[in-house]
Amino acid sequence: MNHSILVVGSSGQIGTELVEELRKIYGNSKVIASDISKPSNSNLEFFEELDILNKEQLLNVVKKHNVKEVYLLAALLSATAEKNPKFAWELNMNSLFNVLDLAKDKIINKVFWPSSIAVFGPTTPKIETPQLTIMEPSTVYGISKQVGERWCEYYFNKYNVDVRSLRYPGLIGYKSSPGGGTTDYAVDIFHHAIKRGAYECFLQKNTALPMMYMPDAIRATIELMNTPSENVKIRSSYNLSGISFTPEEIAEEIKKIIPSFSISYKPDFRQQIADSWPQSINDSEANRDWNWQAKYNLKTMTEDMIKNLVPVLKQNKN
Ligand code: NAD
Ligand code: AKB
Repeated sequence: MNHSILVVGSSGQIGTELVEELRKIYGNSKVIASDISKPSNSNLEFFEELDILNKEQLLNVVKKHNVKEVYLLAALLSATAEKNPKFAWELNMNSLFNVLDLAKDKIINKVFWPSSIAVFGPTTPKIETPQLTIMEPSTVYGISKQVGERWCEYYFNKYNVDVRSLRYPGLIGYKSSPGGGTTDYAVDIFHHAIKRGAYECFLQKNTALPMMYMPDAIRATIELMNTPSENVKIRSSYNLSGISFTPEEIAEEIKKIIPSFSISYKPDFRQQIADSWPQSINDSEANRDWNWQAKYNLKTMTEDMIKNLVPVLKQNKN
């Protein structure tokens, strides 16, 4: 490969794991990590400090490394965005325009941009939510993702920009921490179960949400990006489904491994966001177009999370 790949927002929950996986495939020097601030403890080789809102900085990094593919991960997530709606709008939208415009001008030739289940709203059918359905998101984050999807499709249709996107569900992994979403409880619960044996959940016990284990999400991202362009029929964003569960159900699964674990519930403002989202997703278009299939279920994810998180937390303590 002569060119390189740029990951924007590489220090975040997804970026940390995506960079690692892309580097296994393409080599360290071909995958440039970038974030608004330097990561504290990781390797600074092939890292660029970059504010995605600064077009000039972005262009310099792209030229310097002969970047042809960009994975744009910088954003404010649902809970953080509600606290600063105007800034969330600015970051989530302008970052997308800055990257799409590079592709429109043929400086780069491929873009990955993540959407979310947050594009759906209270009027969307909640069970097995289809690809095409009512979308009236009630959060600023959801509105930014829905509009972002429209712009992706527009740039594809008007300017032939090869942009690809997934509507990620809530993501769960042990290698990185989540950055301010409503589904973050499903990561926090593991940390608290292992460290303290107890967790106070900010959602009610029966709140079912679509979730996915990070290895499945990373695989889906790379599989979609490697699919021949003519097979990528959806240029807004693909529904993507992994596992659906409630806080009570995941707590029960954790108890099978840590029997003394206990959970209590103290819903906060994130409950209203969760209540506006689907409970499960139908992703048959992703299966049809690029053979997508998730591998992990609640049991296998919980076992793998605990097996891998225990040594990580032990190491962080020392
Ligand atoms: P995150 O908050 O963990 O990471 C985002 C990263 O972007 C952070 O490291 C942050 O420092 C960086 N960033 C913020 N402003 C920046 C700027 N101006 N310039 C450069 N970098 C900047 O988020 P994540 O969970 O890794 O999510 C990545 C993307 O995936 C987002 O678009 C998010 O909406 C989407 N998504 C995530 C989930 C999930 O569960 N994690 C689910 C659905 C969609
Ligand atoms: C959030 O909760 O904001 C994210 C998402 C589902 O987009 N995890």
